[in-house]
Amino acid sequence: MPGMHVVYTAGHLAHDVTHETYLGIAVPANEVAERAERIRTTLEADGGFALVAPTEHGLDPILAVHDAGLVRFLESAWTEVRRQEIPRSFLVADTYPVRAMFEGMSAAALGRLREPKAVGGRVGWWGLDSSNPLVPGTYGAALGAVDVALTAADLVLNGGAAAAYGLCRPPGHHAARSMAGGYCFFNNAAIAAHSVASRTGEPVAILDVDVHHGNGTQQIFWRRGDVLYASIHADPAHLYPFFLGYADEVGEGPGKDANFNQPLPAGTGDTVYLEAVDRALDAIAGTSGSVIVVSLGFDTFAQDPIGTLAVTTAAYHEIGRRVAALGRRLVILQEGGYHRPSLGENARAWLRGAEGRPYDPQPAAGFGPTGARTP
Ligand code: SP5
Ligand code: ZN
Repeated sequence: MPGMHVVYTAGHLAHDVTHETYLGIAVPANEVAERAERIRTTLEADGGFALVAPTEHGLDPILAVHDAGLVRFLESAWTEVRRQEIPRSFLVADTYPVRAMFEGMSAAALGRLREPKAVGGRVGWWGLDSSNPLVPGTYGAALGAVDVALTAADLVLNGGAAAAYGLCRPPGHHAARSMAGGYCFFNNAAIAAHSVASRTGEPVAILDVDVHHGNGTQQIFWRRGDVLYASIHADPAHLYPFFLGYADEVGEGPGKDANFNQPLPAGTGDTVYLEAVDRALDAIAGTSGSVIVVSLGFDTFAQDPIGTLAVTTAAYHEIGRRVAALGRRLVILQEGGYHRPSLGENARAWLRGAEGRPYDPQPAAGFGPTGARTP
């Protein structure tokens, strides 16, 4: 019996990131190709998943969600870096249009702000943060990640699947309509959710369980009542993206009360985390759609190097089980998760839970089933 489809492309390898900047210094990157490779090989070894390649969907579904200027910037940035002979192997911004620069200016004056010409200015114009390295293969890989997400949506909408998993890399949920950031370039989940909403005519729910608030997804659907965004994340007062993700952000206009943030304190473990999952699922159960898009991050894991929560592998299986128990179709898309030894096992546990298969703990490389380091 064929199991859940795993949509994967080796195209992600072109986003060959080695370093990011941390407080102005180059440090080893967190969002690396090894992440997706570990997940893929562990799911292959399970034997119960069916790997499939994405199909090309072109730019239209991206332009339905993102500003054309962001697409143009990502497409052309590296050509400009080369033309200007900037002596760097990755591009990050050093100057940003932060809001205080424009304090007191009218809406009309703000409307006249423009994208600069030099790539060093453009990367700040279109970017949120300096920990988001852009390399020569980033644009192609980001297009591939969108195709992965849309192919997972196709399997659910046209292929009769109850659930499909898109192994997206780079991730997407920090990318807003006109902004890249947080290791994200195009918002894979938002593009998939918009596509599902357009094609079905139904409301869509997005459940975001990455440890970081999905500021991009929230921004894209802020004024939309037909897309519920429910996110569980570490309190932004203490963790990236810092400026959004608070509980009082509920959406506006037709989107009022279609945005549900649950910030959690550092150190939160399985019991309290699962209570937040139940509240998010209750909110989703109150909407009328038949599809949930899951932004799935494993940076909630206790050993994650940049996360601050303490969720375990066994809980991932239980979360997958509870999400599937709503009885809706699932488009499950990979976001973050940076503890490389555990990534494959955590994905395997979550997806087996969502399929109603039992959890059969396997020691992750170098780690026992509890996540404790083995000698
Ligand atoms: C998709 C996703 O999970 N994006 C996360 C973006 C996080 N960006 C900030 C990373 C800063 C890492 N700094 C390392 C400090 C270690 N003490
Ligand atoms: Zn994250």
